[in-house]
Amino acid sequence: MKKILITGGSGFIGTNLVNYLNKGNYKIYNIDKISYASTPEKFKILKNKKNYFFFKVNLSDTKKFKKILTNINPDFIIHMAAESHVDRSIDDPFNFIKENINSTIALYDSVLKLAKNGKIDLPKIIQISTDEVYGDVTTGTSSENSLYKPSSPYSSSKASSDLIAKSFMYTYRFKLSILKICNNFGPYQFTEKFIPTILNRIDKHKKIPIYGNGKHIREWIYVEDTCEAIETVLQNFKNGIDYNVGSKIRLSNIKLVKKIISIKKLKKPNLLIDHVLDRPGHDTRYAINSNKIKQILKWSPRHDLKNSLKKTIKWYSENHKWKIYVNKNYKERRLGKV
Ligand code: TDX
Repeated sequence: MKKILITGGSGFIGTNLVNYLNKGNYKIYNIDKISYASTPEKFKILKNKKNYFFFKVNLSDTKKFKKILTNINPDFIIHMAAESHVDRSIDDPFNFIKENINSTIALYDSVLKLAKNGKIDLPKIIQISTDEVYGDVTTGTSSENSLYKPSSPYSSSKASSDLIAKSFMYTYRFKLSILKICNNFGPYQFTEKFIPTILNRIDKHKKIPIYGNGKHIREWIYVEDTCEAIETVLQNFKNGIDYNVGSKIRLSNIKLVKKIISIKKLKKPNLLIDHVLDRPGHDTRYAINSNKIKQILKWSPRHDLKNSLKKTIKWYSENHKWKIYVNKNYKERRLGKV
């Protein structure tokens, strides 16, 4: 049975991934510091509880982390622990960037030291990155070979993390595959992100804030598809091969809001929308070319936008306890204004 260590397994994608992989034949070890946006353990849906282990540890606490790593000696590490909200990175770039870079270097350096001393075998590492590393893509699509051109403190911290990972691959022969994934949505996503914000505001009969003119385009993927892509890469691991993971579902923020309003059968959509001050440095368009993962690993997403939005809306309407828990300290304050 493969031993998989997941960093950040209590975040949005992490929680979905733990639930998803737990159905398979794996031993899963989740290492998470638990932040304001984390989902607590009690909300996980685990089929095989005995194959799942949780450690509340910050990766930067390398003493504790190395001890856990030595005991596990994982076959795989899926590194997804990161601060992920662009608006927060704009408000506090120093702490945000420090957190993402420190946790990444702590992880790679711990693995290096333990492997060097023969305490663990060199694991295969899948690093979870983002389409935001390519920056604004006004026309065409970004391929895995496109330049990194991040425009926010968040995306620059993710780009830096990828470069750190690559440097360990070249210098210390680490086994690495980086996945650059487009905007995810689905169960367990914290309220501050766009789709949960839309649903939250509709629930409360408040207006939906749209940054600027709302013409900014994002590529959206249902989180279950992302989990399947990660498992596919894990089962067919190829050292040094990176993949874009996208859906080709690209639409403007305003169109996305209108789609949700129409699924919820609400009237007078224009009255529900509030055009607010734009996000500084707001990338106008993301679009990734995901042909490589399709061709090499035969993976493509299964979900279309309408049905996966419907599933998401249903999940949010049925999971009150989760919503109450994660929102207990959440203030609907606009973040990321300069
Ligand atoms: O209230 C809002 N109004 C609005 O118009 C919010 C929260 C967002 N937006 C816009 C900004 C973006 O164009 O919606 C779009 C999506 O915003 P976010 O949900 O904040 O996501 P984004 O900035 O695109 O980044 C996301 O995708 C890539 C994730 O947060 C990242 O972690 C991931 O790497």
